[in-house]
Amino acid sequence: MTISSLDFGAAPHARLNDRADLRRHVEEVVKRTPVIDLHTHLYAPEFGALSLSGIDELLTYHYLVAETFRSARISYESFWRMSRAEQADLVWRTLFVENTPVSEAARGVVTVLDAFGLDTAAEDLHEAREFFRGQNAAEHLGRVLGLAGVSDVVMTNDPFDAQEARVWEGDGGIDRRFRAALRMDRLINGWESAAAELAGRGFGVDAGFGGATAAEVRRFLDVWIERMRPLYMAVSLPDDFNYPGGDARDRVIREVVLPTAREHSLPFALMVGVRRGVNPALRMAGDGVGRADVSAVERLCAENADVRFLATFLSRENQHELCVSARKFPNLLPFGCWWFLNNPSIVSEITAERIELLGTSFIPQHSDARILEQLVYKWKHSRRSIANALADSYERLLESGRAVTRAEVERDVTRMFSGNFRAWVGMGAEAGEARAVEVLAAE
Ligand code: RAT
Ligand code: ZN
Repeated sequence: MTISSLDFGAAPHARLNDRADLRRHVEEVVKRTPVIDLHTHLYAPEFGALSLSGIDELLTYHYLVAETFRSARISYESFWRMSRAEQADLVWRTLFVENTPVSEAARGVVTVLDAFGLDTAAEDLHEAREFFRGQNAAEHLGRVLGLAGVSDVVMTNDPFDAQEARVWEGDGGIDRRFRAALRMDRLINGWESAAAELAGRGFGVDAGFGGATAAEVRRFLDVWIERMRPLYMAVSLPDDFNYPGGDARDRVIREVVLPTAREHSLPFALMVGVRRGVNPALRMAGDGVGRADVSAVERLCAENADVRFLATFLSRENQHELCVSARKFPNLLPFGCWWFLNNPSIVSEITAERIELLGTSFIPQHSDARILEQLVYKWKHSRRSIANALADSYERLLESGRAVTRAEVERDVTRMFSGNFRAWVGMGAEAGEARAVEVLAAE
């Protein structure tokens, strides 16, 4: 069912004066409105082994691996020596059998199993493995997108990744529901090795920024922009990110990224506040969070009024400041409740704060999904918190003397779930909407 088939009765412009009606309607619209998931780590089917799905992948998600080490008596070495299936068995036994899966990431697996009618309290993974093994990949993908109500999935694409490159350089197309985002971490955060790599590939680049280095890196990016047709460029940044920074990162941003953003009219997404490798023994699960300085992003926005920035901060403590910054800079669009913030209590708080300070001029959430079926739980859980925050704000408006209409609710949710992003990246409505994604979430 698409949003346009929501039953507004005869009166889309009738005012919702009754609180219970109002909440019901908001919940319904939020459940059924297709969303553009602007930041994921999913891949289109054409990327083969990079495209992850199924119970073993779901259970070995790095969020759950970190949680498993808190309860299982196992050394890091022994865990990493296990096969993926053995790791999944251990995670299931530890977090779902011997403990109650009340954490957000654990509950997410329960939501997924339940959505597919599987036993959520099984002793082992037999049934779930059978189920996922038996799925036709193309049908399953369509079903997951439908259940999640996701019209378009934005991937994270690394131009230095050899596995990805083979697909981009091939002549087959890519599933149109999947769009690219050009990830800049290796250039911006690992300049020395990126420069060496580019030099090795024949680009006139040296780590000291001599000669035509900036122009050559831009030439490399131009090639990838042509190939991937990304919707935006993105980088994750540490908690001590500063701008101006007087370091290599500063030069790459100033001399390469910003001119590229201008030339190709590509927004630049900043994801700030990650402390990489706080516990390297946990591998991918070993990153942490730190409070960052939002004024660095303000300076970027002030100096580059003609560039559109997307921004998300990992620390809860930075959220209010980000809202205030966005009030000052129309070229700054806050998005998502990132990673450790993607928990109902925090999504509720951040969404309420953003509505109070920014109205509907922000993007409430992205999934960060790495495994296909995570879309189902991440969007189901987020939609619930977003609906509550929105309903609370309409209720307060009602107390002040204005009742919203059904059509206004639909307009607001569509703006937050896809319109703001479309406008920012210059994406026409042809993609998600015309495909009339089936939003089964509300069935
Ligand atoms: O949320 C995650 O899965 C993290 O590991 C990161 O990938 C983060 O979202 C990022 O994009 O750097
Ligand atoms: Zn991510």
